[in-house]
Amino acid sequence: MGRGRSGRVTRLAAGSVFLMLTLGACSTEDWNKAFGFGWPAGITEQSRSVRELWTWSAVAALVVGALVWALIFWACIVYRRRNSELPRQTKYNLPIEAIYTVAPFLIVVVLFYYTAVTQNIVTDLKPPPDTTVSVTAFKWNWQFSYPDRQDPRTDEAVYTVGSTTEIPIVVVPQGQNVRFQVSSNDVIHAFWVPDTLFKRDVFPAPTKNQNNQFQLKPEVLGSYRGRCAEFCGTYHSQMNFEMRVVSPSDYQRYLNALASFGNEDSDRQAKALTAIGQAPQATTTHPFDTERERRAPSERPAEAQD
Ligand SMILES: [Cu+2]
Repeated sequence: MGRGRSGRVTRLAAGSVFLMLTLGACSTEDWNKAFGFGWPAGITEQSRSVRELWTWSAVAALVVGALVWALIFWACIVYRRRNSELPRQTKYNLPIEAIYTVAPFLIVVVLFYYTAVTQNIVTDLKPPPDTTVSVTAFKWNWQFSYPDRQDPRTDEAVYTVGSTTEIPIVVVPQGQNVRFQVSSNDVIHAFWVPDTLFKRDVFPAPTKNQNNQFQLKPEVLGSYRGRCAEFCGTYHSQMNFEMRVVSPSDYQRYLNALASFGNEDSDRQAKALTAIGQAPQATTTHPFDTERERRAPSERPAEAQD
């Protein structure tokens, strides 16, 4: 009996060492992924708070999980069946019942508190914006207008808008507070760049809606796919756009280029992007090919043709 137990302990120890060695072989990237617990790395200052909330929530869940596993294994081992005698039956243990009622409540309170704190950080409008972008959503397209710069011909703000063959691209400066003002011309849409870990519904009549503004501080240069995240009709799935994070000086050059080409120039988005050394067309998404002119396949089975 004693020898059998020590054999089990030896096997358990050998297994643990094997696990430690295999897990220890993970690269730094794997460790970062493990610490993020599957959460994608965001590209804005605000997204870091969301990631931290997720990481600590996962840590809390793991602590609770470890406690539950330990209790399960403890009960299995200590109270395993030794003979046919029925063990002592206990019920109505008040202290334990009080603990497992109060403890989950406290966990919910703490999670709620940190969720509210994180939400306040993400939706904070207090830092003065360095620039503003006006986003207008409509079926099924986006218009990005930059009130900081006027088209000298018309004195209206420079803007770009997508077309059937061109994805609309919103250009924002890295490391600056960008204030977004969103509004819709028809139904409810939603502005969503997944890499910012942020999504905001876009309503018609934004003056009645206090939440039509938010701020993002992009930190990582690059191109990021944007989507409409509120089902808005037939071509909702094609209502993509792209966000380009460029240096602050390139951002100013982009606005200057837009102003020099003017809002009447239908190629201004591609030409202004080329002027600052950026790819003229979207690189993360493309206009959806509906292939509606294509004929129905003739090789379909006979019964399906009726
Ligand atoms: Cu939409």
